[in-house]
Amino acid sequence: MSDMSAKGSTAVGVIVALLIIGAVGVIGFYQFEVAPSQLLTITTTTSSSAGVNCQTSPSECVNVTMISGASSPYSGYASGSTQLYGYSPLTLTVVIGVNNTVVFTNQDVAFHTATSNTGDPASFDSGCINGQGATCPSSGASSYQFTFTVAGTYLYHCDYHPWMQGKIIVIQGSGASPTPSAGSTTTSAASSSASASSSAVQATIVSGASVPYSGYSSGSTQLYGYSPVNITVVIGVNNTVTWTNMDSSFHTVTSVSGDPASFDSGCLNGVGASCPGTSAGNSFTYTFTVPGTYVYHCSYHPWMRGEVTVLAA
Ligand SMILES: [Cu+2]
Repeated sequence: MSDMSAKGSTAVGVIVALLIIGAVGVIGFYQFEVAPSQLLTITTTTSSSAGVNCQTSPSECVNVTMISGASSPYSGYASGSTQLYGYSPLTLTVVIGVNNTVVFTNQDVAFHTATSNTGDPASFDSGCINGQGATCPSSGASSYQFTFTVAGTYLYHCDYHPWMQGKIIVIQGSGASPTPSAGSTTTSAASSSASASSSAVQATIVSGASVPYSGYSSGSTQLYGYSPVNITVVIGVNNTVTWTNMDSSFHTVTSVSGDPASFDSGCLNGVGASCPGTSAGNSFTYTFTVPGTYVYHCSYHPWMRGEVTVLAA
């Protein structure tokens, strides 16, 4: 009997040993045969959250740049100031499952980081990103991409320049998880219109937009004068956009012929400049309900162009 159990435990021991050897073999195969190509991908995209290839899937990615001159503080900066500065666009809204990968690229001569603040829903850190012609002291990347999978409002900053701060609002996609809708139609309609202004995607007419960009000629299709110049929204999720005129001149937000639907802000007052005729004020809000790609412009300044991509829910 004891002899039997001794043989039994020996057999169990052999089986366990074989299982361990097998497991080590599989892990080893994964590390040495599978992992290297994945590591290579991560290295070339300089991302800790690779997975989206923004070259082949550009619609899933949104670009943020560190702007030229960001290494100098804005006038009036004091330690602890919360003004957004140094990134473009300063505020970005992305939708999980739609366009939730953000690519940070440094357009400044100095090197910078994009680093989440304490208290953010999730943390990310680009590490040092090389400037134009300036290489980071230790290892530096040329860009950084992060895929946001946790909804919420993120503030981020540059580790080297405390006056640099940006904001990213991450919204749950419709198909992904609990989005209140259907069922209680009237209630959700009422609450969505009530929260429309606070949850609207924010865009601005940038300071200086009344001056054409260098190289502009009639018929040019470059986007310019609005920030962000590209906005992607999803019907039923974040399809209301508010534009605010931050320039000293007055401007409009006006759809072009051929757009899926038309809209026109009329004259929007500038900062310290009132429209010659009637004005709706300095901001304009529009809710997109027809999917498609919209180009819009300023009726006064033909070099001003923006684009909104509207996706069906
Ligand atoms: Cu204008």
